[in-house]
Amino acid sequence: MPTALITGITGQDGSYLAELLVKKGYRVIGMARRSSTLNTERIKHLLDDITIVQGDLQDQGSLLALLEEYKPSEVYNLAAQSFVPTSWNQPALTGDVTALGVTRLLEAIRFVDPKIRFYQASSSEMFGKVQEVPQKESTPFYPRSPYGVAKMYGHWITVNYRESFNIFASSGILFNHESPRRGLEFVTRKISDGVARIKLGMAKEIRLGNLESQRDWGFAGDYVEAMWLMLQQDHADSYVIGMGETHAVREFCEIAFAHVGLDYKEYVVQDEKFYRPAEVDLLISDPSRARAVLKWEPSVSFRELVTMMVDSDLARLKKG
Ligand code: NDP
Ligand code: GDR
Repeated sequence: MPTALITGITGQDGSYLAELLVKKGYRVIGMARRSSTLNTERIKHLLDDITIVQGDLQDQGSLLALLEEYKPSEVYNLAAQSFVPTSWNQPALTGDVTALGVTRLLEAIRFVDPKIRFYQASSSEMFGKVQEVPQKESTPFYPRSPYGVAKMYGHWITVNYRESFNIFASSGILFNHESPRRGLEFVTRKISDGVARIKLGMAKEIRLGNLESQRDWGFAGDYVEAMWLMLQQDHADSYVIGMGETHAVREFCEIAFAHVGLDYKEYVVQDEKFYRPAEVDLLISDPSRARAVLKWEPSVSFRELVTMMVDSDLARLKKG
């Protein structure tokens, strides 16, 4: 039975990846940081099948100890300060966790067992002010937030440990991926939750920022499959993962509201508060390399994703 360590197990992707690896017969060790309240909402259905251990990307010793104790053959680094607006308010923390945290984990691998296969959760935010359309593995980066800058460091240190120490270190440059388990502050979930609340008479409006920015949105459940596939190859590498299409925030609103028979124009209010100091206007992937080499194919379309999220929030709020 192979053992995998997942950092960021309590996050959206951690929960889907844990499900996938348990189904594949792995012993899954999930690293969670200490908190004063339970934070296992997304993985409560998995708690009998996985082991949760305490550790923190800011603490080198905790990472070394976990690798020594559990001897994983694969490590998936999904932990990060992942919310872009917070990265302007807490840039140093974002750098320490999202950038230097990657080095700490790679150092732990180098000292404990350099044969461990490593996955780094890199991001399309690295493309930022895009230098090429669509974006592929060779597209130059131009990050537009402290988060994007930190992810760029994480990406290059992963490539560097691959080249310096021959560690099997792969970087998945993933475009936005969403689900009913997405955090409520991200725009897709903010909209699906808001639509459900308005439909049920619990809210009157949704306040949003820039409606014109365009993203390449896919389903998180599909994207964790790509992470696993990257670690099953003969060689470590970097891959762009996305749907190869782009949609504006406005279009997400339009479909989500129309799904419950409403017109978004009557409920969406634009609020300066949600604009960013520097915006990423347009992201669209060229995932042809991942499709050819990894044989990765997404199963959920953009429209299916939007309606899945709205239906899920409606069901949750009706129950609650
Ligand atoms: P989430 O924000 O849902 O999850 C982030 C996870 O990181 C949480 O489990 C969080 O723990 C944990 N974490 C934060 N700080 C630390 C720390 N110091 N030590 C240990 N754990 C920590 O993110 P997603 O699941 O959406 O994303 C997973 C990864 O993929 C992230 O690295 C993100 O930046 C990256 N990414 C995401 C994309 C997306 O569209 N979702 C696209 C491209 C990249 P806690 O629950 O305690 O806060
Ligand atoms: P992003 O996701 O920044 O792309 O990062 P987010 O959903 O936060 O924003 C997407 C776009 O929507 C616009 N927007 C708003 N965003 C939020 N959060 N709230 C609003 O009210 C709002 N109104 C408009 C934003 O300006 C932006 O253009 C996500 C994260 O998961 C990162 O960790 C990951 O690396 C990238 O996706 C790929």
